[in-house]
Amino acid sequence: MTDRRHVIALCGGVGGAKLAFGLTRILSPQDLTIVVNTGDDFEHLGLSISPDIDTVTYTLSDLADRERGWGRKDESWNFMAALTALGGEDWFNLGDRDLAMHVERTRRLAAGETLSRITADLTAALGIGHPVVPMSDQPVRTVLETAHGDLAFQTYFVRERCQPAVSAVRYVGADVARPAPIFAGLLARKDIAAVALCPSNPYLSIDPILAIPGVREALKALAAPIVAVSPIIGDTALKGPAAKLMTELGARPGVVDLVRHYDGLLDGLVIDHANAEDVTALQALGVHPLVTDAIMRSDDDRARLARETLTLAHGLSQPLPEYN
Ligand code: FO1
Repeated sequence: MTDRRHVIALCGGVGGAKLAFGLTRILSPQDLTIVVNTGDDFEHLGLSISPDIDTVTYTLSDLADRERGWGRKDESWNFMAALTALGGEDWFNLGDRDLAMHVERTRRLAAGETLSRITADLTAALGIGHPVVPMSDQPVRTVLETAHGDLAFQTYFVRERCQPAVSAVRYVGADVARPAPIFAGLLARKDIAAVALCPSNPYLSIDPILAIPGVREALKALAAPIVAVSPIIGDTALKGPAAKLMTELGARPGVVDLVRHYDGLLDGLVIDHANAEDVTALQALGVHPLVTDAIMRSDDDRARLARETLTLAHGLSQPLPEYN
């Protein structure tokens, strides 16, 4: 039998990056690939900005601002202050150090390099050993249909502070996008031990990845368990609009409708003690729950939750790579 070793983590920004960090603490770079949502990417002030890739990059390199969740620690904001003084477009905050990332990515994309190549080099430059892979090298842009019209993701998220009610979410470009080469290679491998959906927003972080043609089917065909860590604690999201979006899109905020949303994709779900009463309902939906403290306050919590996620997967398929 093939030795199943490799774990694929599908990841969005802040919450997802924390679990990705935990996974890097317990799995070697050979045994883990982190595939990151690029539906949040946009072009702003002439720069190509990939917020989720950068959040994962800064989190894994311990450069992230832990309070904000996004951007770099020890940041300064001279560029933004100067931009504001000029009457420039200043609703999206780019720190002075963070700016280097966007300038370098923009230069290399304009020179014809792929986002995969650039991400591999920039993460390596910051000392990250684990592969961080964009979901696709083709542009996919999340668009929210709202009472105020269609809003590009960052306009909705940052400028409008997620206030407009959302009636639908679209992933523009997904229909003609392909999984990035390393991601496509993983989907064809025989040694995938588990797929982990990090605690990221289902509509805004995980669905854009699943919207790439063939990805969902290929994940299901891997014969590896697909386990998610719930971004919903009780009936609220720790951060971001996941619970609000569930309500607006006709679901009941909580872990049961989270599983229903994924529509047969999940084999296991890590949930918080606050959702313990939903265990039976989850089992009835064919999903194996693991109840734990699903809030990551410290690095130890991140590693513990990563270990528990793999333990859940372990019970659903064997063997997994060794982890400590
Ligand atoms: N989020 C905000 O709420 N306000 C900002 O001004 C902001 C700037 C920003 C700059 C670079 C970056 O990588 C992320 C940034 N974010 C900001 C976070 C980003 O909008 C979200 O974290 C994600 O796109 C959702 O996962």
